[in-house]
Amino acid sequence: MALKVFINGTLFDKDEARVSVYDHGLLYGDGVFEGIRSYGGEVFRLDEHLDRLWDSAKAIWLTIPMTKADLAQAIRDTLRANGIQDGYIRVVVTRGAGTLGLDPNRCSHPQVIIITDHIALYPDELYEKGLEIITVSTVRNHPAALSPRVKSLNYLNNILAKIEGLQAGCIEALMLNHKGEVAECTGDNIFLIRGGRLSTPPNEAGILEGITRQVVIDLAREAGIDVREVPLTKHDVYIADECFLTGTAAEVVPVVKVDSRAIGPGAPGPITRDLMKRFKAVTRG
Ligand code: PXG
Repeated sequence: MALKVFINGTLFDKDEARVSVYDHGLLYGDGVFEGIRSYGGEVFRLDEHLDRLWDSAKAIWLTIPMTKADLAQAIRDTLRANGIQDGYIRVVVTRGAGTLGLDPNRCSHPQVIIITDHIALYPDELYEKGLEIITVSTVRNHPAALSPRVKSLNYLNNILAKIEGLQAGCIEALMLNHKGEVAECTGDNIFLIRGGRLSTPPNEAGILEGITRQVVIDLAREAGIDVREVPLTKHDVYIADECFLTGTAAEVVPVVKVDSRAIGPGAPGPITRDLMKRFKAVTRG
């Protein structure tokens, strides 16, 4: 049975699910999205994802033509229609079909799309041995231009960074902000541990306010770990005892090498392992 895709209230077979080539989501990257996971049929942190989607939409003057409650129900219905338990949910809201010109007022109505599918997991080995990443030259979007807090369909900044990383043989890449501070990776937030303390860049560093990031901050505090949201430099990364990334797709993944420098002893550290275990308990309890 073909996967069903939700578009504006109707479920279409995957191959029949279409939007117009005049959609400003395609023509200009004019729209917003969320990447969400479900575990055992339950949507993980759905309210937080819906709040962020609505905040992103508000920032770009896009009115989502549904209530949060209706979208939540539509997500659950789409998951159920596809019989997906552990999966990946992509919610996309585009500006809709318009004319060949930037003016969003000439677009008819936004397209609300829900894709539910199975998630391609990173290999287990990555979680055991840890990841190697590099700092790339692509600077994270200046917050005064397009705020990194908006999860927009315009992901070229991150894609360029991803390409730089891939060309260096790394599946994730670290981006600095316009001030040269550590911001985040292309689809993941970054955490450092030094002297038993956890630190991660604050919102003001120009990052997406990751939902996994917040889950991990809460888990660490519950575990009695001191957590600080502070500006960080590359130097802080190089001298860290431990480093890990968080994101909906990656969950919590250890980093053992940055710019060819081993982090700590070059193997996932004890606090990272403990937080990975706690995260697993929350998601797969
Ligand atoms: N930073 C950036 C730039 C992201 O895009 C994160 C951090 C982590 O945020 P969450 O809320 O997921 O903890 C992201 C998340 C995809 C996809 O399909 C992208 C993300 C998440 C899920 C899927 O490209 N980005």
